[in-house]
Amino acid sequence: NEDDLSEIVNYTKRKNAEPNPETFGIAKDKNIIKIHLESLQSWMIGYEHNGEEVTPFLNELAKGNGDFKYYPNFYHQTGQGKTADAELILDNSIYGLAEGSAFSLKGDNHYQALPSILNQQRNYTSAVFHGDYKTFWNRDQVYKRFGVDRFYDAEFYDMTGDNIENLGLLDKPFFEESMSYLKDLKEPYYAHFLTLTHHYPFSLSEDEATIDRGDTGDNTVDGYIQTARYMDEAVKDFVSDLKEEGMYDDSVIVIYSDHYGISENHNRAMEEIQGHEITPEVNQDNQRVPFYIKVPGMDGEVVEDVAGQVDVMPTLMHLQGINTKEYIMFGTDLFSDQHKEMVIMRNGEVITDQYQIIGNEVFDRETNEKIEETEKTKAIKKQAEIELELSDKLIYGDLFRFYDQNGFEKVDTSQYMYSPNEY
Ligand code: GP9
Ligand code: MN
Repeated sequence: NEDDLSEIVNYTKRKNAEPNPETFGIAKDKNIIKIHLESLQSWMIGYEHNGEEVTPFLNELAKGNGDFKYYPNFYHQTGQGKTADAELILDNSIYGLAEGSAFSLKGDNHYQALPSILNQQRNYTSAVFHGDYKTFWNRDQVYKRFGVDRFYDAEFYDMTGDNIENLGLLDKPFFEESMSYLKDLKEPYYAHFLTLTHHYPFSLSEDEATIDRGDTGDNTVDGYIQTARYMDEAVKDFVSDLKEEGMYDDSVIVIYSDHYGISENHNRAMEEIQGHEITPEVNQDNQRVPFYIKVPGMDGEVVEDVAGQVDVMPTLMHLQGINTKEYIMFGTDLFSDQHKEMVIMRNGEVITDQYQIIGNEVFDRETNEKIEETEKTKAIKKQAEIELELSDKLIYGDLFRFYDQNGFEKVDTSQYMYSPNEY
């Protein structure tokens, strides 16, 4: 087991990307606001339904001419743990499990997660906001392991009457009610907002809908249009509230989505909507999810680099001026010259700037043309297998337990209490 740990540390050290001196530490001690867009796939950005943009706010941000950088070739890397996998990956830069969710199965593990690192290194307060009950995905247990100081779950919100849709609180009242809690947090803070309305089966009442449903006849795909619009409006309102409250300009703001919302079971309707056949390589393209980041002092732009969810944590750490070499992370800083344009999906598929690797087949990423496997593509596939295996060993062996070369202090879970009487 200790051998496994040194193998993992050697691997992640070798992969680590040196910080870019121009961005290293540029956002030290700035508030970080992270917005989780439930189930939004990148093909929706710019998509029009009956000549109308579905997500006009997110489309505008994606142009790169404002404050946000937008990554059109950013992929989710989640597996069966869905939302929980996305949370795990973004805050730990490790992979979820091949089967089941690490949140549910490995909630007792030790982690070296971003909330605790920011607290130890920079004295941040961390908080998660979500309009569902705290036991969902075992969050109340795992967040303690991550060092999340405050968890504003459904108990903190008005969960009555028209406020509820599908799994929980509608996104608009969710963001509105969250604002007073956010203002309460000690600065600098790392605040994470998880939306919920744009979630399978994508139901929405007539009163809340501001665009027509799709007309493919597939309930999931048709509803997806309406709930995506609703979420877009909710995020737009929240961002303007942040501006009004003076909480926007000086904050790092990350907006990302967790995973696909429309599975391969809906390929017929997807073919109708996208106007082409959903082959495996097109399906892989559809695993792109929106990723945006605004950093005070950095300009907006559209960044075409291939990137994935594991890359977010090292990026945020380097923005803080925290060296990452001694941390076990599988991703690389998006702003580093050494950022690795290689995304490993949980099912072993790989995307690089040049290739899409699916099983033993290789495709050109830009054209989706099938190309020959080469020694190079075989080596990429092999590296992906090794990386997933190392991440699995790390989680199954609970190996963070033994790792303190970076000075990380073990999280004392007894310090964290998630209930409205606590704060
Ligand atoms: C539930 C929400 C949905 O709290 O986060 O999770 P998902 O079903 O997408 O994993
Ligand atoms: Mn989700």
